[in-house]
Amino acid sequence: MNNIAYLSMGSNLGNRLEYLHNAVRILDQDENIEIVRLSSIYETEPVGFTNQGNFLNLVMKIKTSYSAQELLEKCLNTEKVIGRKRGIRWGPRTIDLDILLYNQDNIETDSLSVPHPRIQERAFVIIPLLEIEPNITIPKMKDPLYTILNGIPDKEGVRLWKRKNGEDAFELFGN
Ligand code: GSY
Repeated sequence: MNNIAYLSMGSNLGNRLEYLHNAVRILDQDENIEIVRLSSIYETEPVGFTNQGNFLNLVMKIKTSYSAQELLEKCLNTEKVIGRKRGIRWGPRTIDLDILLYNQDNIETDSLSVPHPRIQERAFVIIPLLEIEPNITIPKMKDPLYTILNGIPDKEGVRLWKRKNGEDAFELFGN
């Protein structure tokens, strides 16, 4: 598995923890994906469409033999299996899976933009990403991620919900 990717996950409907857990489990069971690291879980105030419930968010680092396009399809399929219903564009969702980075690649296709184009606006992505990869660099981004984070007003809305202490990806979810 030669490729390193970072994924972001969020849920703000129903049993949010269970949706995150199910998504992590589905990815973990895929022979083309190895979960390397998982962030803590953060409770985050909604960004964009603000009249909706708080999210639980986390970020994960994976190794994968999938191409970026195949990984996108895996993410979309995982959302579908978990039962995501697509309603209003920025509205509530059982699960959302985004590819943040795929190696240091810049990818622009009809279905995929990598690095994710809204990383810089989203403290709910940057904070867990820096937790698991403090020295991460984002292609084409001039400023360090810490500097970008300092300029984001919504960072106060990102609070640690369940701390990750060990290496076991599933410790966050219990048995
Ligand atoms: O694109 C992710 C879905 N999403 C989120 C999210 O995951 N967390 C927070 N805090 N706000 C969000 N707005 C959208 S859309």
